[in-house]
Amino acid sequence: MKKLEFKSAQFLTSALKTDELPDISLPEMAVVGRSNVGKSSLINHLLRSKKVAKVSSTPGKTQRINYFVIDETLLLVDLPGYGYAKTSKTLQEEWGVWIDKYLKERGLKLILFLLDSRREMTPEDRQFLEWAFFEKIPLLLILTKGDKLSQKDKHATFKRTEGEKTLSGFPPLLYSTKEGKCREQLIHEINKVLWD
Ligand SMILES: Nc1nc2c(ncn2[C@@H]2O[C@H](COP(=O)(O)OP(=O)(O)O)[C@@H](O)[C@H]2O)c(=O)[nH]1
Ligand SMILES: [Mg+2]
Repeated sequence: MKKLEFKSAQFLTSALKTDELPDISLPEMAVVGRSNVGKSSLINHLLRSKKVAKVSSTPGKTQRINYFVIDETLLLVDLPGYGYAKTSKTLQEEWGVWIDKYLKERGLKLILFLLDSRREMTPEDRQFLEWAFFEKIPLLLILTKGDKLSQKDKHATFKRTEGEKTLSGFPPLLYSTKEGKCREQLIHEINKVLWD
């Protein structure tokens, strides 16, 4: 299989419902996590671009599923974040149903699951992790905004999450969009899980 380098990204579509999802037979990888955790920033960092995914200073804005084709090889999906306090309860429940349907229908090859390295996991985070494990979807656990942690806190964050079951064979990755090293590591891990 072709090795992914995250050299090119084509925006494909922005879907609001599951029947609007693209009908393309490429392996699919979703980026999942709370609103504001850094999903769009991570996608841009992987692609060395500030423009591909929209980074928002207002959490909870992306309500659509955005699809990109990476290196003509992989479908990358930027999912709307969950657990944003200012969206109504009903909206959150609707989101759950929507995403559940999406995740079950699409046969994902990999999930990039993002947690804010400074925060504890929420019940929704935990629920999602368990769901992915139950569905046997490999997942890479990414601890975002690592540049905001002291060395001591980095260690504590890693310890707190290293025992999580993810089926990918990789420990949590402390990520920062301000550093290049973690980008190379993540691309390496993505290739390993997808093609090996
Ligand atoms: N310091 C720092 N800030 C980050 C990092 N990643 C994302 N952010 C900031 O976190 C906020 C939310 O990012 P965004 O990518 O829009 O999150 P999303 O809602 O999960 O897509 C923005 O203000 C980003 O600039 C990081 O690695 N370090
Ligand atoms: Mg986003």
